[in-house]
Amino acid sequence: MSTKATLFSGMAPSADSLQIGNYIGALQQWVEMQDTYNAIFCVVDLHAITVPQDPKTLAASTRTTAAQYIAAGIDPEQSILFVQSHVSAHTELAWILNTITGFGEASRMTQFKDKAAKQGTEAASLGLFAYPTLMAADILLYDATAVPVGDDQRQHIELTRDLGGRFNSRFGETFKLPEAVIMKETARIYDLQNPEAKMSKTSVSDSGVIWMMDEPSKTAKKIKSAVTDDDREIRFDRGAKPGVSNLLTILSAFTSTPMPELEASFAGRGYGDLKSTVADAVVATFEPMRARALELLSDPAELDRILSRNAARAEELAKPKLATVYERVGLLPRS
Ligand code: ATP
Ligand code: LTN
Repeated sequence: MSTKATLFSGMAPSADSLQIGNYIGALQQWVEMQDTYNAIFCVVDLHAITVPQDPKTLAASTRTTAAQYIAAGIDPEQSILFVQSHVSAHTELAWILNTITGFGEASRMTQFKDKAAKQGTEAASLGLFAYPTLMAADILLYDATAVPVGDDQRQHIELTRDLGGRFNSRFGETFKLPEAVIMKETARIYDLQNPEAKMSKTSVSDSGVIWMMDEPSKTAKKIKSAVTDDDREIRFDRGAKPGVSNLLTILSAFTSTPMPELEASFAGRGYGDLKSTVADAVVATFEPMRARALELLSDPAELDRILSRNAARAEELAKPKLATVYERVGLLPRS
């Protein structure tokens, strides 16, 4: 048995590509952490359908997301990389967790409130309401203690700890409690056209989103058209200069350069210069990843075999844990 701690994380295949915020906020850390942990990376397709999905594109988005994990450097032989709906223990544990989750505490989840408000609260589904208990099941099933996510997910990890602790005290010690591994607030990426709003896969405007699967020329063009401001100084100040600060954050993440050093190197230079430097850095990283993802997608049967093998590896870990949970809860074993 390896003595490494377990890491679990995932992203929803809610679009036909990941965007740069997913990379900086999550994927980049995953790749760095996969050697230190027993790492499990999931494409959370059941989370994707908590808002209305297009059945014609979901399977393709699921494959593309998995291909992008691999293209960014996740090794599916070393780490476990699988699709959530392939391992039924996730929804089975989520149901058990639903039964110990308060209506009130679920109602306080800010992601639910935001996503429900987007579609009109009356139209929000029970699935969207239960999103956090499915996420808790993802993590608790594997006794994952490290969960690298962007800071918008902090509240869900707290809930996961509460539910794991509650289950342990009611039914006996069963789950390890996870910690969020969160990048600094400065690592949050904003929409290029509206730098007050978080960039996301389901953003309304395409021109404000840098997709990892965009053609390099398109990426460069979007960065060069990013909204900045009227003065000319290049410094990090989210309040006064959200557009410039966003570009600096991206550059800092792609070149591993601390912010003060970046600011100093841009003293006396113009916004055009900053934008070209950012565009070059992003394209240099994303172009080979895009090529690798396209190559993987050109052989979907092989990609599906990788995902199937990895689902079996995940299931082997998840099944005994679910059996313990069923027994502790008092369900009659099937003989
Ligand atoms: P959706 O629009 O479907 O909610 P999203 O692009 O906002 O998608 P998620 O799938 O919710 O992203 O998140 C996947 C991971 O990427 C999470 O760890 C999240 O914190 C991180 N993330 C998403 N957007 C950003 C962003 N703009 N900046 C930093 N991290 C981000
Ligand atoms: N809600 C997460 C995606 C997610 C996840 C998880 C992340 C689903 N299950 C388990 C970490 C661990 C998000 O990033 N939006």
